[in-house]
Amino acid sequence: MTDHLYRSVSLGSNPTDAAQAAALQAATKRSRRSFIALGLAVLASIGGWRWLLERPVVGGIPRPFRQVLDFNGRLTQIDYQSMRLAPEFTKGNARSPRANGSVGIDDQNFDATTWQLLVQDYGSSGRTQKFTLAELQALPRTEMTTELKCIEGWSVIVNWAGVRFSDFLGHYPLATRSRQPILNPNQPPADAAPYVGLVTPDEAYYVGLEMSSALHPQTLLCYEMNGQPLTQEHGAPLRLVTPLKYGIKHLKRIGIISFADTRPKDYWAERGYDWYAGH
Ligand SMILES: Nc1nc2c(c(=O)[nH]1)N[C@H]1C(S)=C(S)[C@@H](COP(=O)(O)O)O[C@H]1N2
Ligand SMILES: [Mo]
Repeated sequence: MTDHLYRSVSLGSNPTDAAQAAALQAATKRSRRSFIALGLAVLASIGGWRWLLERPVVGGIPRPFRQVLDFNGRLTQIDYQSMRLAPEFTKGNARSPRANGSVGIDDQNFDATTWQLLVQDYGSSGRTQKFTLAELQALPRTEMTTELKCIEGWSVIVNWAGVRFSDFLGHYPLATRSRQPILNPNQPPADAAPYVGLVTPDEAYYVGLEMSSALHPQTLLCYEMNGQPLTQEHGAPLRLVTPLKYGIKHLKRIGIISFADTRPKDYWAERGYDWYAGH
């Protein structure tokens, strides 16, 4: 019994010593290794900047940054598919945003009263259909109070009203090859266009959206801001509002909408910003 106890202790203590020695050795090796890693990291960061600066520039920024942006873009893209909603606020918290960005809306002769929305039908190769504001206002009206976030760093809560893009495409069969309406925005027909392009009447400002963002329940063809018809500087008579994306995508004064198989041209993406511009 004693013998057994002794043996079990001695058998137990030897491996413990060995284990401690091994652990110490491993720790030394590890710290040596992490020291080497640190040294390499320092060298890499010096060389890294030089390397980065020598990379090809894509869309106005070095390619590695571009790739991170595109990766982030794909992450927010996944959010859209799972139908994340932007937070909504009480109407009483709404304020008037500054008028920001006037590309494509500075034509003083523009007449909002004779304006018509032109939509190029995806199903009949570019056939254009026209809509008056009254026709759009006859569709179900959606009101929401959401945050407008500018990529420059400011944001403001605004009350918007208009027709959901998805209600528009549910009513008018414009975005599918087979010319059927998109009745379920969560599951558009297989032949629905993958992209939507919007441009101002003078075509000076333009944005592209993935169809899943266009069909998002908070994406509006908007005609009212804080209970009033849109003013010229805020995009009269019709603008886009899509609160999961930055302001750059909220095209003011929509002139033409078209559908496409590839990414439509996008004013700020051409200048180096993330194409999805989600947040
Ligand atoms: N036609 C047009 N739409 C535009 C812009 C622009 O320059 N031209 N700027 C965008 C940007 S960067 C922002 S932040 C919002 C600002 O909307 P607001 O002027 O109603 O505040 O409009 C967007 N829509
Ligand atoms: Mo912006």
